[in-house]
Amino acid sequence: MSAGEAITFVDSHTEGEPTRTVLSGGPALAGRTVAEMAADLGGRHDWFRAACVNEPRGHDVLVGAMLVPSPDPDCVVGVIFFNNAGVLGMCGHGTIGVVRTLAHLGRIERSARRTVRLDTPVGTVSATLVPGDDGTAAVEVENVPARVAVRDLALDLGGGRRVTGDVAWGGNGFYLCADHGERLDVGNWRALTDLSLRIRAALDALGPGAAGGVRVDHVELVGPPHDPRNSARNFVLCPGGAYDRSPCGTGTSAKLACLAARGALAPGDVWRQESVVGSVFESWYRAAPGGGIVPVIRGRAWITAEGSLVLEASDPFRHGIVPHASVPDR
Ligand code: PYC
Repeated sequence: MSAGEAITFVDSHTEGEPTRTVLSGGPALAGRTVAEMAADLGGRHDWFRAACVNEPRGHDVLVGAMLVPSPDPDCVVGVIFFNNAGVLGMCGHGTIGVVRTLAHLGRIERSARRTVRLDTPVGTVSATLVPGDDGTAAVEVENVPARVAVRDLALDLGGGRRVTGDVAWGGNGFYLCADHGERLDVGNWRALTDLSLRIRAALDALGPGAAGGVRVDHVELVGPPHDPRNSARNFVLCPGGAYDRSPCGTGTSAKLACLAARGALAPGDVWRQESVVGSVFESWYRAAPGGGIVPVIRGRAWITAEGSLVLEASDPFRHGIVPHASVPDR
């Protein structure tokens, strides 16, 4: 795409993790449902995903959120999330960023508590904008149901190193590990990233059967909080090799499912999940009718930029650079 409609966007960050909400200028996607449109974006139009989030117009940490029409009249909009590695099923921090962006654009009333429904490739989520007295706005996202697929899955990482963790699904697939032996400090991100990549490689080697059929593309290292007001801290490695600056909405959903399955957190009790940069999501759950849980994640987002992307026809990098060929594609 070089000429044609401008690719307009609003950037935000949710507790430190950036979201680029793409408002217009995307390709016409085939499909009736948002899941079908997401498959078309990730298939025929993958260049558009890469142009929006990869360098030089984006960066590895950025998550894109393309707004599309929803066939469900109860939903204000459909959303397709994507990152440097491909299309995502759901994204908790991204949903908070999109709702904050819709309020910024006046598409959702900002002054009152207001609940909207969003159509995602993995199902409908509802989100409530909660205006604060100081001008901030929190968003509470009721996610799709989360569940534990495998408990206490041991992995041999080689070199005598073994870890144990649970496989859970919270809109994306996670391996959650507590016995990693690493410091969950942002200054230790290289070691945390290397370990998470080794965990992912070990899971891949076992095959999908070992993970209970869940496609695990996120690794969540968990540990005690640094701030005693919080319940736990995490480091989440995303599919494209970047780590989540927020506590990860789908990762917190997966964590709640694990806690619920072990009887370690009662329905309605608040779990304060701290990220590796110290930001926090509050969360809680209720039992899901079909098994598992319905998680709710609450976090804040701020607008950081508005603009349009330009893809000049002569620019060899108009469809993005993939700088980390060493990180296996997911
Ligand atoms: O908040 O769910 C999330 C998320 C997934 C990947 C990055 N953030």
